[in-house]
Amino acid sequence: AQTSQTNWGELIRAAATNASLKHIYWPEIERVVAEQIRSARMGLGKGAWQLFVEDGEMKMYRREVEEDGLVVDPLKATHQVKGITGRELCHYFFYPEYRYDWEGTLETMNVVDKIAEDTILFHQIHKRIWPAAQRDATFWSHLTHVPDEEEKSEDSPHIWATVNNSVELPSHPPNSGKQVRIYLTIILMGQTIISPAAKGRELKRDDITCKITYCAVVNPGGWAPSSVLRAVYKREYPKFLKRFTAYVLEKTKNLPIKL
Ligand code: 6CM
Repeated sequence: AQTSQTNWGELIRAAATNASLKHIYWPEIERVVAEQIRSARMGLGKGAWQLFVEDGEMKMYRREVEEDGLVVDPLKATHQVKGITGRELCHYFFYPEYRYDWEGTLETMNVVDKIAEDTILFHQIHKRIWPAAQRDATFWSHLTHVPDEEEKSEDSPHIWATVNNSVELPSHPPNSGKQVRIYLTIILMGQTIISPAAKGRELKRDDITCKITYCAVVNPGGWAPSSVLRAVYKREYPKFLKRFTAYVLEKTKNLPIKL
């Protein structure tokens, strides 16, 4: 079974493209992705997580944390969606061509550099939320998969994850225009569960369930009233996870299952 001893770095390296492995960002990508997978898999543990949204299978928890007077509440959400795989989930989250379809907070998205098929650098401008200044973000995004050792059989599907993490890009210095730079670390992870009833016959979408974990820490980077920010998160995170998973269901419903 996977334990805290699991060498996530090794598993992430094994899945990465050569172009990603050769990039100067790789050591940081490997470290952050490993850390994010480890903590996403840990469950809620003993931390002071408070449930703030429950809607069917979707549960969202937050810890109230402030740094220098700014709300940076870590968010942890779990969800279960029948009919999609972890790989499909992370595919639509990672690739830029779909982003405007599901990302409701977005004003503009630019691909600054496609480092590799599995690593992309983004600059995004988000919609302004009154009364605060508009925000932007620069981050790398990495798509990976690791074996699911909880599942016994060798050919059980991998766990897929996309991790987004802020990075300074000389081409886009922070706080130089009208936007305030936000700093984010986000993981979306999907584990595919196959119903035992499907054994020995062709797999149908009814036979698969995706167990989703989404964790986010966003530092607003500058003045934003705490109560407004918490109210925005309470509205926007559930809206995002519902809308995004409905989108993946719709996009994949007539496609062959990608495990
Ligand atoms: O993870 C999500 N989206 C990814 C792709 O776009 C990416 C983006 C993260 C940025 C999320 C922060 C947007 C909120 C900006 C508001 C800042 C505060 C303004 C002050 C208000 C008083 O990882 C889905 C993100 C879902 C967002 C809730």
